[in-house]
Amino acid sequence: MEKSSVSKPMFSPSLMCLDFLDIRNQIEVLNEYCDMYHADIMDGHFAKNITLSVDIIKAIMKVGTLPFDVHLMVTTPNDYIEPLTDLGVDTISLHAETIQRDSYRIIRKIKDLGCKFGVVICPATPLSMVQWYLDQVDILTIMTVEVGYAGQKFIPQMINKIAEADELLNEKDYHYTIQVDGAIGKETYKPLYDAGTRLFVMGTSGLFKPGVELSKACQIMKEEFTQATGVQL
Ligand code: S6P
Ligand code: MG
Repeated sequence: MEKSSVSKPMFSPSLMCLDFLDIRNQIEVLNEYCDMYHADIMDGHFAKNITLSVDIIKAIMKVGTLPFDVHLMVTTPNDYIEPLTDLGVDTISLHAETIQRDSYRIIRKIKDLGCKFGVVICPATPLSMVQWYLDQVDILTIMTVEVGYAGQKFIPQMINKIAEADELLNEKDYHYTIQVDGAIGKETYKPLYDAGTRLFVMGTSGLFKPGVELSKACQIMKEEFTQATGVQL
């Protein structure tokens, strides 16, 4: 991946926001308009909700043609690594808060199994928590809401954290792409883009709207992004 100064913005729809009665049709639409899939797995402990699972991702992968980034919100991410690499997902993104005691071992395992490594940090977690392995991160995700639910309010303090991550990216020999997750839409595109975000997880705030046909919603998402940031897509 490239430094934020040269790389293009990309969109990653959050699959927990799909209409579950119509998954196949929606994936076929998203294949055309988006860049990656964001698949949330929760265990009801680390995040107090249950959403997608390895089996559901396996089923969606039969129709999804984009790379899959799996966001693990679970207390024991190690248990999910082999089932997910067996599926052939592109990136495993797990929480820094869950790998404090064995970060290097887990990163090595993910990479040895042929997958990219993503790390996610909760809003109250400082960037310094991941500093000793930032050189190995492919996607750095900054949560802009608390984990667990769609439809929450954006936490504006996160803009400074993103800017800090972007500064480090430009100063050091790092290669990660900065991703944001939570309440992304026309109100937040510009400050997020200007701070260095290049991968946008799209949920109920900017993409999945009841009553709006998904292909239309994808077009609106891109138009609103261009209007807000001036970047042509
Ligand atoms: C939250 C999860 C997210 C949500 C996304 C929904 O735990 O990790 O990926 O799906 O934030 O988007 P929105 O726009 O409804 O906040
Ligand atoms: Mg997520």
